[in-house]
Amino acid sequence: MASSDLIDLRSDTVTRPTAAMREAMARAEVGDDVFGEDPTVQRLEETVACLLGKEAALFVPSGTMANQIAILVHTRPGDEIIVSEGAHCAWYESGAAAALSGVQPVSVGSGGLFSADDVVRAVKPTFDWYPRTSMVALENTHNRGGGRVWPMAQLREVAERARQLGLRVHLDGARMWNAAVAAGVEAAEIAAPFDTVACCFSKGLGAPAGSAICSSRDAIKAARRFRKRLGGGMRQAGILAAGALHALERHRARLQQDHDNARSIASLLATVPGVMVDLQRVETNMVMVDSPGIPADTIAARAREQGVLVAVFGPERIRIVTHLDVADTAVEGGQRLARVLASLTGARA
Ligand code: TLP
Repeated sequence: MASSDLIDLRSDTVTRPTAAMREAMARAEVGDDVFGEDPTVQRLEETVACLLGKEAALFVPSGTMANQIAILVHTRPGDEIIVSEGAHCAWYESGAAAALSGVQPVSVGSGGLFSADDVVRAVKPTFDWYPRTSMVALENTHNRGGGRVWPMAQLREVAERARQLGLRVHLDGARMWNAAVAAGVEAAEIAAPFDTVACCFSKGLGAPAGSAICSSRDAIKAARRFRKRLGGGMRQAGILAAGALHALERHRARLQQDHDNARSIASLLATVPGVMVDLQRVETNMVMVDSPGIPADTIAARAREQGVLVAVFGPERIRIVTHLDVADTAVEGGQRLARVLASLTGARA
């Protein structure tokens, strides 16, 4: 099967820039951003800082770098950071928190969310034999939680309690645009309780690369230095920033369509006997599918034969993500997957 015929539901990171986005990128005015001379990067940083209600923003190559810069800014080696169960910054960033910042993550809660009391219980007393607990990181939407959205009241309560305890609060908002659409709030409302916010342009928004870290002017000054140290200082990055600006302006409102597609697929898969989909957890553009007794690798391989790509997220769990490039084909992908699952569960019975 030609790769262009595949319905790729592995991640919303696989999107390719649209013709209009490529045009905006080709037209971008650029300069050397390490000298602070790229006008398009500056425009993007001002735009995203304003959208999130923060003083300043820094354009970085990836969500991983945005998270890790936040950890570098808020911690000292030997510290402990409180994260959610399955947090991206602890699971999928190659051990960077330990390797680069020298901190140890401790996870609390379940399914990606946690409570203010969980934070209180996890903070270590200030005796010299304990690590110093210095920050809390929330993830909204939560990836391993299946694209779950933090209820606003809970998010505010956790951030407020953490702050009272003297901790810094970071949001991994790689998909906060999805969270805002799902919760029916402005992105700035989600960002408000946090010291630093990481957001991505390269997920559901469909830009080819790039993320931002948003915070106070002082924190962004420190972040800029860490970006350079990590090798993330880019030169004529305005080409990428133009794609991100285009995505912010044109692709935010359409995220609802991805959420609707995910819900349709989830409802369909939930009807396949022997397969488990928690419909209440399908809040944005992801669907987690559990298949007791059937290896996820087998499902992924069979689905590929039928022209559908899915991600393996556990021994018996696959993840499906809807996005811009499958806006019209995602549900067809879900139907093919339902047939694959039905044949595998049937074969087992
Ligand atoms: N997530 C990727 C994989 O790394 C798992 C995906 O396909 O979902 N925070 C969150 C919540 C993320 O989901 C991701 C990417 C990142 C940060 C990192 O972003 P990048 O890939 O730009 O470093």
